[in-house]
Amino acid sequence: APEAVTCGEAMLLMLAEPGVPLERAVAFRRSVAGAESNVAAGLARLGHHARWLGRLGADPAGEAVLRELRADGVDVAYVDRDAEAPTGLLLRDSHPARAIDVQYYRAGSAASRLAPEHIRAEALEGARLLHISGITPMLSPSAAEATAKLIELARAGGTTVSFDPNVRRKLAAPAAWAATVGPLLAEADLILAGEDELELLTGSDADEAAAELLRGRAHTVVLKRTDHSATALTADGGSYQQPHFSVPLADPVGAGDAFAAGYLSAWLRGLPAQRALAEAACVAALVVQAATDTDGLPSAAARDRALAAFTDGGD
Ligand code: KDG
Repeated sequence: APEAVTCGEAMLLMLAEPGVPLERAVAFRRSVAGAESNVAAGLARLGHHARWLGRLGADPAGEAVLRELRADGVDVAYVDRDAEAPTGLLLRDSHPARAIDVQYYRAGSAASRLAPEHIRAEALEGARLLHISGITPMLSPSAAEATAKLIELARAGGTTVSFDPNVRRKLAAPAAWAATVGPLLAEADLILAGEDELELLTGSDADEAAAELLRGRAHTVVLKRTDHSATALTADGGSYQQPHFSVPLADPVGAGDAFAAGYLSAWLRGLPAQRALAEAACVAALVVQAATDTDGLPSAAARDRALAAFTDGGD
């Protein structure tokens, strides 16, 4: 059985040559984008059995996405193919010092047609962790129903639910995010969220929102601060801080997914929150030094070496 299951939209990524604005870029590198498949790839590279669920078109782009996820060691046994709708596409550029231009071609994609009937109970059987994000319920009403079904199945199977809101303003206006994704916070056991995201979704100060969630179902809320440090707050009153490791930035996209994979790997291994935060920051620092969402994802050995170097050598 998989240790962790994620579900969401994976897209073919066409990444412009480093530093060149999207409108001027001529050479593009093909890779895979998708917050939840990125987390699955991160966990798989760290040595975990990670399964990604989702729908791809029955097209060459879908084939390319599958090949890449497989190459990363992601379990794609339950991926669904849609013969009538295409795999989503994401065009973007990357630059360490200015905003990244992103263009989505995902309206009407195979993933947006995800529905509860595509979620099979056996895909979650035996999993310790279900990781979901706010992007999936924002794709369509049927994808939101599929997300609700996943949460129900996780509950029934005793699977911990981790949740990253992943607010993407290109997908919908803030009010729509608050209405659709806000209520999901209360369904999660472990939340990894930007403080700005938590504020947008709840309308309260992030620390207050976290305290409220910890009075409910959540046992841990990890707040990613706007200064790139992180705080883990736990239901037993714990509060742990982690600064970010400063590294030369190549492509910041994927940092949040890498952080989640790093944190969740430590959680799966039974490590305490302070150590999980350090591993999360370390995996994120490795990913932002390389192109694409996933190139910099480390093996467990590479993470341990990097973490030792970050903590011995000072920051
Ligand atoms: O987390 C990185 C993602 O933003 C990227 O891979 C694409 O999933 C994606 C999205 O919806 O923006």
